[in-house]
Amino acid sequence: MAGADDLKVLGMWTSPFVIRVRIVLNLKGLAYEYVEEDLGNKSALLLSSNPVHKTVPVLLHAGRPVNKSQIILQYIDKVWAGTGPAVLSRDPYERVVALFWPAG
Ligand SMILES: N[C@@H](CCC(=O)N[C@@H](CS)C(=O)NCC(=O)O)C(=O)O
Repeated sequence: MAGADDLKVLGMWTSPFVIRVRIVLNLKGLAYEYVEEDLGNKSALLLSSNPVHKTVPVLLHAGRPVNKSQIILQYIDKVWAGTGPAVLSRDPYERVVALFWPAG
């Protein structure tokens, strides 16, 4: 049974999208479980967590999936606003620029 702060990342070690999420979790000092996916043989957890795109990264927060690295970053920034450094600028324009450039 997942606790309120239970965090799990479904990833693949060479993925820049996954690395982006892991850097942010580490910057924030948030503990998480990392689960390496075989993208040639995706796990049932990945397929049920991200049934539309079936991609990594997926962040599971207390068992609830959040998909797509840009959306995950925004989620982490909001939920753990009081923990560690801010990840995204408070300025709306700077935020969209920061989210646009690394988008895939
Ligand atoms: N825009 C997505 C891109 C995610 C993505 O393309 N992930 C790749 C790994 S780098 C993936 O899971 N590929 C598996 C597939 O497309 O089946 C994000 O930012 O999360």
